[in-house]
Amino acid sequence: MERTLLIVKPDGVKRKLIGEVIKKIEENGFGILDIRFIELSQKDAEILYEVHQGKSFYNDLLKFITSGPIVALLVEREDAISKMREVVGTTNPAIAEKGTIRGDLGGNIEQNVVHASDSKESAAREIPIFFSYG
Ligand code: FUP
Repeated sequence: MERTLLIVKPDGVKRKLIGEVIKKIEENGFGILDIRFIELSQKDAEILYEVHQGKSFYNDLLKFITSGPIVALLVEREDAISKMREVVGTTNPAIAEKGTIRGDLGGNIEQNVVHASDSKESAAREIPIFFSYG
């Protein structure tokens, strides 16, 4: 079994999509190991989006992810990281496939409902921001 991190971002929480997101991940065979409803600090937001430092959208991204409460979920499944990326859909909801979280729940390229770790390395950096498992 592999673990990954899924976040319902501030837009998803404001739009009351927490339940819809959890339904989709449960339907896709993920087990929920832990869940937290929190506001991300500036420092933790910088760790989460480390790879985007210096990009044109970086400052807006930090402002957005710290703009309100988020829900972080630690989940597990076979091939959890790649499978979760499929369930989430491509970054821009306007072109995300039907049936995916972003394709079905909408939003825009910045406010796209969820974040999911995109690799083993990302999961290893991102999970400890929210959960301490040895
Ligand atoms: P994803 O892994 O699908 O969330 O997408 P990326 O890692 O490419 O981007 C991370 C976040 O940066 C996206 F969720 C939204 C934001 N972003 C923008 O705001 N503008 C862009 O052009 C690309 C990404």
